[in-house]
Amino acid sequence: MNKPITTADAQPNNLDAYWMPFTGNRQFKKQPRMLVAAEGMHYTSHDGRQILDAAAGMWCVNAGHGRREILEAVKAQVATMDYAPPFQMGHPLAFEVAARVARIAPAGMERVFFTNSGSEAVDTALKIAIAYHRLRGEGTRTRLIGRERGYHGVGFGGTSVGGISSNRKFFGPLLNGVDHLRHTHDLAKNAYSRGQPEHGADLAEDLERLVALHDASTIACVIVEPMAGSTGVLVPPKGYLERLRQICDRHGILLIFDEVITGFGRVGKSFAATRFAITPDIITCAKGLTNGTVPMGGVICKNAIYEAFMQGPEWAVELFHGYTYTAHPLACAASLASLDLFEAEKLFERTLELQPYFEQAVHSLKGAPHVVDIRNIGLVAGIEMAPRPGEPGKRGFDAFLKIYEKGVLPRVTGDIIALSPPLIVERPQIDRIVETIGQVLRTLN
Ligand code: PXG
Repeated sequence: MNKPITTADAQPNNLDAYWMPFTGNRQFKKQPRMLVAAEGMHYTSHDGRQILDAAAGMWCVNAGHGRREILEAVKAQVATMDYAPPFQMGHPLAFEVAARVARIAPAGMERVFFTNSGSEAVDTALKIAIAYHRLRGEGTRTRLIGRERGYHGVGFGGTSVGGISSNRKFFGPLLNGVDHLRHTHDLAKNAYSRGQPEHGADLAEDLERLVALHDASTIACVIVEPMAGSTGVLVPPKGYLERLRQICDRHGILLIFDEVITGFGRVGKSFAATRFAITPDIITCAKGLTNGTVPMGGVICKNAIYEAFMQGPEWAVELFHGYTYTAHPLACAASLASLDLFEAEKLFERTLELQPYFEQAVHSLKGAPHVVDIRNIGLVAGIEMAPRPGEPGKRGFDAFLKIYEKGVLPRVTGDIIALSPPLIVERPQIDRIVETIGQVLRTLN
């Protein structure tokens, strides 16, 4: 299965031109790790190995790879209509996808704006929140509240409300008028929690501190990942999201759940909002929306937010925002086929059913060398290792390389191994992922 890694007319093996994202470019180009094909639960690497995908690509390929139904839908769409302008024009699939997403969103959240990525979904949501208050005569509400350790993509809005310092510190002062809640990670109290940790609901009260400091009349919204993914899988403490919802309600602050990772089944329901039974005002999503096949993101709003924009003359634009590729026909075709697959194969329900097995398997790594915490929900787990003194992230990176060498692809962030396999994963594959990580932990220094 040796496939060429470049096309015939390209300069063979020239890796110089491509500036890779969130990657150690120099290390990679010395020791490339190329993927050339994907099917079901596996990638094929350029040297012909089968790699078990323990990360659903990057948290997005929820129904597994190479799904014929999606392929056929995208093929048919590109043959029928390759592109349609989204401003002042429409095409049927855009309305269909929105209606389908609305159907699985929390009740009363039935208005959907489309973007091309999670980052754009976040920036769109933040802009909608600010504009919403202005339209209602509360134009002083412009402040954005994020949370320490949060990840909301790489736009200036998302970077500003994000709380991972390496993603922020290179880029100057970012947006004005942003503040952050404390994060919820508490190893001393919550290590090795299964599902939602017991301690930390009171951390939501940190929002009251920010309200006291800035005054509610200056705050537009709070954005959090209901389960923080990128920072290394932080499951919300019991009662935390409930408390956050109450405080937002008390002060007229919009609550945004960034569900780019948690959307479309990852935690065992359509959205984390459903799983945790908390209805935010806005949900951002992407990734699983098209099963990772064609870029697409979405912003799901409460009907009342959409209604607030529906004023002025009917011919006039209500929201001065959108993208050339908003609701791109190929993305819409991919999304409809993906949503069909999720439903036909009951993948959200399957995730919930598999959760106890997955939980038991990952927690069997307790006591393995370097491990200081294991946490999980749905088909997500974080395995936290102690950092090597003076070299944060290096042990994690070494683990990543070794796990990959053994034919399993995890996601590693800092010194935390994050697992989020496609929701079609079988029990023996879960065992293999965990065994491989166990072997690597025992050989790691
Ligand atoms: N919000 C959240 C919660 C995300 O997880 C984004 C926004 C940005 O989405 P786009 O489509 O613009 O990348 C994300 C993306 C990882 C990892 O493993 C996570 C993401 C992306 C890449 C890697 O930590 N999440």
